[in-house]
This record gives sequence, C-alpha cells and structure tokens, in this order.
Amino acid sequence: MTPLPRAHLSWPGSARPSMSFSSPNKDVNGRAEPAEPGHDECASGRGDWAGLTLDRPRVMGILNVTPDSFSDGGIHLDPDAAIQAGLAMAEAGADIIDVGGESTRPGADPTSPAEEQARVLPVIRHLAAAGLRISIDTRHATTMAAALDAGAAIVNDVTALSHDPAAAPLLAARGCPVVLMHMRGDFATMYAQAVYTDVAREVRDELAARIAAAEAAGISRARIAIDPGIGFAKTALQSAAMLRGLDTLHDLGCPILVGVSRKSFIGALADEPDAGRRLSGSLAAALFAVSRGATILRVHEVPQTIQALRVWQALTR
Ligand code: PMM
Repeated sequence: MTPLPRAHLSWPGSARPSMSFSSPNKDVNGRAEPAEPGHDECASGRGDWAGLTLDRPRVMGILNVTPDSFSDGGIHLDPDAAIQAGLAMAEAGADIIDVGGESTRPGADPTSPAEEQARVLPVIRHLAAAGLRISIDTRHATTMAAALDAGAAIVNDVTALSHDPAAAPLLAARGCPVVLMHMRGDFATMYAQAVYTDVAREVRDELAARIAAAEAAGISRARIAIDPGIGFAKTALQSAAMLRGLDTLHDLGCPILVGVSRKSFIGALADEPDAGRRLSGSLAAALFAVSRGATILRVHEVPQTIQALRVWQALTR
C-alpha cells in the first residue's frame, strides 16, 4: 500500500510550531522517524517534547506489568509477554511505550517500590535496548531513578510529583521529560474529592500549581507535559466536562497528554460495563481530545488508534 503523505492537523486556536520526533518506530503515517535528539534539544511550550515533534498527534502505548490494573491487569505480568506486547505496540507505530508496575485502580493495594521495580525493570531494559522510547508510570522516586538507569527516557507521574518529595529534585538533576497528571487525594480517597464548580478551570489552576512546584525544584517547563487525569478524582460527567474544556489548558504552554482509553466514563457514556469492549468509545473520545488540542494519546489499542488518527488527519488537514 502506498503510504499516505504526511498529514498535518489543524489545531484549534493558534497554529502550533512544528516538531520532529525520533524513534526507531514509525509515525502514524507509517514512516520511519529520524534519529532522536538528546534531551537538551527539547524546545519550549508546544514545540518538541521528549524528542518528539508534536505537529501531529502522538501515541503512547500502555503496558501495565501488574496483576490488577482495571482493564489489562495480569495480561503482561510475565516479562516475556510484556516485552512482546511492547515490541508489537512499537511495530504498530506507538511513539512511546508507557510501562507501569503499580495499579492506579481505585481501591487497589499500594505496591512497594521494590515490587514495582521487580516487575518493570526487566521489561524496560529489554525494550530500551531495542531502541524504544519508554516512559515509566510511577509515583515513586526510587522507581523513577531505577527506570531511567534501565533506559527509560520519560517519567509519567499520576500524582504530578506530589506523592514522593524526592521525585522533583531527582528529575531536576536527571533533566528528563516528565508528565504531570492531575488528580486529588490518593487512589483510595480521590472520588471523595471529586467536587468542582468548573472542572476545567480548577484542573487548569491545580496543574499550574504543580508546574510551578516543578519549576521551583529546577525542572524546566520545556520538559513538562500535562495531563488532565481523566477518571482520576473525576466522575464520568466531570471527565466529559474536562474533555470539553480541554483547550482551557493551552495557556499553560505545555503539551497536553490525554488518557481516555477504556476509562469508566466511556463505560458510563456508552453503557458498556466491560472495559475490554470500550474501543469504539475510546476512539471517539480520543479523536475529540485531539480536536481540542491533545498532542499525545495514552492508549491500550495502538493499531486501531493509529488507523483512526490516520483517517482523521487525512480528512482534517
Ligand atoms: N491513567 C492510568 C494510569 N496512568 N497516566 C497518565 N499520564 N494519564 C492517565 O490517564 C493514566 C496514567 C490508569 O489507566 P490504566 O490502568 O489503563 O493504565
């Protein structure tokens, strides 16, 4: 099949600077990416982030090496199965593979950093050695450090560096890109704090405070991506309202990452209790998020998301 020409998106609001990304992977048009620049080459604001050009949507594949994540728990607990799944997502065009070893499911038992590292490090070592761009999904500073040592390039913290006081100084010293996700409370208490007057405005203000804390610790804004934390301390209706107001986050000047894949708000909107049967709703929400300015999508189903993005891009460019 003849590859489509590289498609460019029309972003809502202002035009975005072009970014170019590197990986042994293919982009969403099936083209090989150029070699990755070093971390120091990250540009500011909505420009390059983590060596990726964000002139088009990027895909982060989810690899939960856990027994109990809400939709894929147990599937990738065996390191060989996780490695094969990560390689398959990269082959399908994922730009980043997000490896996590602790379930963030409400009510999940906390995982010790030692157990978390035992799960993720063999997988990260293998996938990083194969040239994949890896993010580590953790709130523990010791796991961040060990994952970066094992070859991870990005830290994804669902607590926006608020859980572990050692995390921000560590990342300032390491100089790596980081995802700051919005949530309130912890995994056990977050729904008790899902009270908002204007969810998008309040999430924006709380993310601004986390960005300021990161900058005060020495992390440059150019290294920060933000995430509204769909489903975290938000009801289904609040998650939907957050997505509708996603463009409220633009003035923070950071790339926006969104994870809607299989989330319970999809189940609520689509009346689908089985998380494994939420692909269609997840794709609809993902494309909506892109139309509101999301630049990175965190997804379980990489090939299907890339197909949806290719068609969407071809129609909107
Ligand atoms: N969601 C989960 C875990 N980590 N990280 C970011 N940045 N954004 C998210 O929305 C997010 C996350 C929970 O979903 P999973 O169990 O499918 O990984």
